[in-house]
Amino acid sequence: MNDLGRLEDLPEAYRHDLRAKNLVPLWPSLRGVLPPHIPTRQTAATHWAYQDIKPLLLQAGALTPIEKAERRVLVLANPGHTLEKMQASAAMYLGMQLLLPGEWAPSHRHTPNAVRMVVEGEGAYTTVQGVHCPMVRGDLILTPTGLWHEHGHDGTEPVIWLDVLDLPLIYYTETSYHINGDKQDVSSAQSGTDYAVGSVVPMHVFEATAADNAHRDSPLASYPILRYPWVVARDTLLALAQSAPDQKVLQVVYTNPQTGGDAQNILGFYALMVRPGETAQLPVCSPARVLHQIEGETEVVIADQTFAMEAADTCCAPGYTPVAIRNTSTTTPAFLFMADEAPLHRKLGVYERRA
Ligand code: 1HN
Repeated sequence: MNDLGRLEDLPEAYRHDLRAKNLVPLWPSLRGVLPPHIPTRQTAATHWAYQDIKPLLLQAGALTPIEKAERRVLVLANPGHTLEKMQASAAMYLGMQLLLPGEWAPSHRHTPNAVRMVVEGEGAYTTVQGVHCPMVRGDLILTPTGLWHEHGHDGTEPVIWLDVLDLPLIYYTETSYHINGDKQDVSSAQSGTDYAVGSVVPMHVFEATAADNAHRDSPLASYPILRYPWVVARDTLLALAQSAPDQKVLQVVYTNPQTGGDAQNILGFYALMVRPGETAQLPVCSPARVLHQIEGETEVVIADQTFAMEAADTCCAPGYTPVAIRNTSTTTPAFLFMADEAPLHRKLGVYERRA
């Protein structure tokens, strides 16, 4: 690599004149912003153990009433980006949210897209644009950009879930804001899971009656599934494991059945299964990835780092980096949830698979 001129090579008076006119010479920084062959990634391989998070989150429950927090969340911050930035990767935000019995997290909508992966507890629900979505362990609940959402809890034990948002990207593009709303009326017309078994879907999306046009005009029209029950993803993975005995990486993608494409615009969501004793080697791709252990135990190897993943643990891998998932049990399958930045990279035209 040929060396380019440094800032210090320039006379101080000239540098001063440039600064005074808001001008910057490119060549001292050119290699920094455009490194050879592989991007500089601030995203560091990072592991967050649920056994570390849970007691601190329950402590937050005692320290801060929901009215003072709106959303009671501990952010899983990647030290590579500095903790203050509250980023897991360039485009992904992660947080563990606690809702105690009887609490209510009031209705709002915002520009970032969010999903929740339910981690623990029963009796909580999210209302998304009038659709009641019960929260069950492993369920994926969408709150896409612009849709009203609020959380309630009729159960008796604390409920905890993982929030995944494209907040860092939306904030970076200076398009991040929210609007507070009133408590939503739950519409009985639809359930968040009407389309969740993709081989047969309700017809009204494709037919034009007055009622269907009303549906089409609603913000829900673009998002026919709001809750992806864990049992559907899990059963699909088990069936795939039967039908593809030689395949090591058993993976399903959460899709929008209307488009056949990704469930949301910016981030991709997947579930993976690794058979007992097997290792799944994920392809080396440009997007950063987040893995969350739903069932079983694994070792996740990210380049030269190894994380022991117990149930409800979460880790993050930078892009362009090999990731392997080893099921440490010889008897039970391991199931993981994965989020990545692939839809964003594809839209930007920078998506790459290298190995
Ligand atoms: C949000 O709206 C929720 O609705 C959770 O539960 C986490 C983090 C940043 C911005 C908005 C929620 C969030 C958030």
